[in-house]
Amino acid sequence: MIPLGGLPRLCLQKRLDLLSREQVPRERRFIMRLYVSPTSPYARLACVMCLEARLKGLEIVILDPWQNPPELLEHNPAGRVPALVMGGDQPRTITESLLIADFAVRRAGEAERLWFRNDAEQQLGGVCFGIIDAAAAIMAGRMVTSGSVNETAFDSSPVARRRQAAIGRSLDRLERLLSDGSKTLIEKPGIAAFLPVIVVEYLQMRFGSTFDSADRWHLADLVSVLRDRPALARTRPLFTKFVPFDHAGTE
Ligand SMILES: N[C@@H](CCC(=O)N[C@@H](CS)C(=O)NCC(=O)O)C(=O)O
Repeated sequence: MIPLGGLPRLCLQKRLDLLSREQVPRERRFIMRLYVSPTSPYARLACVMCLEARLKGLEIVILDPWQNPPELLEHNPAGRVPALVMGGDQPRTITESLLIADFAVRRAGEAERLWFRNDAEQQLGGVCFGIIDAAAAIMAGRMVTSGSVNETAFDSSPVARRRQAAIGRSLDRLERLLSDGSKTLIEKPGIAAFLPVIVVEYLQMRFGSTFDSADRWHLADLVSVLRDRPALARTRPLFTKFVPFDHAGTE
């Protein structure tokens, strides 16, 4: 490395300019940064809701929380995604997918269009979260047992079997709930419509066709109509690079 003192004056000024720009903490130079991972259904929900709400100045950072990236730990002591960080003099971080989703729709004045509209939609949302939590618990069990989410030895344990049964029953419940009202969800999609898509695509990514059923055609229909919506299509697992669309998700 060339010592600063050894540089000609002009060059030194340029170097100092560069240094002072580098010294401005990275956190001060962004408006909003959402930390996600390529596979997390929680992070995907937060991401989809921020994109649907078209949060201004949203930057999406894709990382692996299991690697303990210092940037993530600094903002979220839990070391998990999603985490939404607001830049500025006093950076603030919101964690937990539902809280981020709530923040996004309220900040954008889009709660009426995007948030749960009634008890039935909330019930549906709860069933979806139950499935996501059960699937995530199986992934955590695989990590503990084998050190990898792709090693399936844990899946034959009593705890995993219990979670698998819960997923199967919950998918059937989801189908029943959708048979009562999937038309409105498809016509006016908000969080209650996005969640089943996130659920189905996460299960397919992690468990292949294990939880597929030809009988759940309301669910299949909802997924096939909504899955190519930009906010869902651009965040489909494994998404390792985000491509902005119509000014959504641009820095
Ligand atoms: N309740 C949280 C769950 C978040 C969560 O479990 N994220 C996982 C990814 S699916 C994670 O970051 N795991 C890393 C770890 O647990 O260390 C939410 O709704 O956001």
